[in-house]
Amino acid sequence: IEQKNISYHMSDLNFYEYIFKKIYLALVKKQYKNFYCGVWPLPHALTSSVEQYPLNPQTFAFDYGKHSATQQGCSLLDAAFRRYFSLIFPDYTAGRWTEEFLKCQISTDHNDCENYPNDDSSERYNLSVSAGQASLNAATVWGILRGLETFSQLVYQDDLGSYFVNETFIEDFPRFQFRGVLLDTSRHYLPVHAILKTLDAMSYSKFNVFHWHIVDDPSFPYQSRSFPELSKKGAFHPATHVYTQSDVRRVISYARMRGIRVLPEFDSPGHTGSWGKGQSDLLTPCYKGGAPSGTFEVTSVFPDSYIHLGGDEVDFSCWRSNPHVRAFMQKMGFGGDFPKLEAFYIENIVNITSANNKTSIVWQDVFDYHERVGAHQDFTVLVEVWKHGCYLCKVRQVTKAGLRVILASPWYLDLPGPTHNWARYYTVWPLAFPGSEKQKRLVIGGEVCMWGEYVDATNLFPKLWPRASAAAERLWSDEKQTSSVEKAFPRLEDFRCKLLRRGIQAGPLNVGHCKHEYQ
Ligand code: CP6
Repeated sequence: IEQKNISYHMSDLNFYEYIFKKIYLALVKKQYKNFYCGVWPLPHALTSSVEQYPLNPQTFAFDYGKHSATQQGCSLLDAAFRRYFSLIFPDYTAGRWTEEFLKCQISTDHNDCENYPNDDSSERYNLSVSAGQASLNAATVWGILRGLETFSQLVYQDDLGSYFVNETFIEDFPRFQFRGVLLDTSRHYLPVHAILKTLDAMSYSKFNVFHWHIVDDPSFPYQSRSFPELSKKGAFHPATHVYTQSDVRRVISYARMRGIRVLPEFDSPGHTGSWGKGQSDLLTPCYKGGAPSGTFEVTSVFPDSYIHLGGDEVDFSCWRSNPHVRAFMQKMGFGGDFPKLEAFYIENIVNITSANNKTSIVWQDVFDYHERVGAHQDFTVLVEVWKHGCYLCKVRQVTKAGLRVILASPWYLDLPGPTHNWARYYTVWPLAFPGSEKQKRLVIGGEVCMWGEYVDATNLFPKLWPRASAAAERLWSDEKQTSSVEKAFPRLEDFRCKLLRRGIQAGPLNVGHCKHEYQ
């Protein structure tokens, strides 16, 4: 009472009521075996008490605060309220409802309802749940989306099916700005609904970038407006195994509604096998190799300010075998130095990308051969570190050169291994390299990769979840508070059950059961 700065007169009946309620709740708490306020990923500051508030689905509502910059009619939030209502109350019919009820009032500083999330979007939010009222405040709608997810995870049901939420105060924000999931839709085609479901699951773990490795050697499922032949000849099937312009728009819009950016990757000059089928003279005969142009269309179809240009695993033997390529190299003064030729190619497509006001991301190979060539001085790209071995050595090296880094090496979830290896993805320390504060700030985040050689819609979900969630907590939460695998385990188990309840086929972590098994 002192802490809460409430003064009562001894004669005041309310005082006794208040004390009795406190004692009662303290005693009753022990009987609630289901009581659990686990949130995944862990918020930066969370305090909660044993005080429980019942929630009544018949009266529960989200509404906009009087001073909120966004108001009713913000379709992004109105849709989020509908989604989260169903997530919070999965079985509307069960339980007995009390007369007491709680509402959730949200408020934003900006009206950014129509925007796309981007690299400087704030995802910070404050959430307080106290008597009669929950309040969720954020600068942006993106913060509100993260806060709604947290709020939905705070609500639990007792054995009779009634809903409760405990008194809770949360201040939360992401540790890293870039938290991605890569899906590869070239090795196997993934139906649009599998992509959308992945976006749902991503929002449950607060991921904010969908890296769409949309084309590669085996197939070219992207149906291009400018070059329709590419998918007509290059997709596994020209009608059923393609992403039409409307599919792409749907994915981008679905992602936006969940605060997720769509980062397209058109990987070249390696990994372009499928490009040659629909576009003659694009790939050099093998001799073989590549000399394509930047595809301008991509910048208008995908609104994100980043484009992934690939640049990995280029096999020089084809270029070496081709007399025209060698003649070109002589003319350019490259001699027999193939990294110079590749650096030249990448610089060209990076220049085309920046002329379209977009930022290029490349795989670390590009940094490596640029460094060898000594051409990285005024080269502004983001570097994605993916190779195994001492990846933090590479992070150190790239940040030393003043370039921003996305870390993928420790999070290759497609590689075979036992499903309970989530701890391997959890115990990753992205900033544990010797370097300046400035270097550390250049590490903008990380990404889990689900390469598609052995993955399609049949095994995607149990392979991704909840193992990707382990990486998600590493990228969102404070490292000191989340360094223990033992402490994280029961919370991740609980979160995995929440994923099952929400229809995501998340794989089991170990022996055990969920109250609601996958239907
Ligand atoms: N496809 C593309 C791949 C890989 C890369 N690029 C890859 C390489 C090695 C492993 C996993 C994936 N399948 N286009 C490398 C970035 Cl172990």
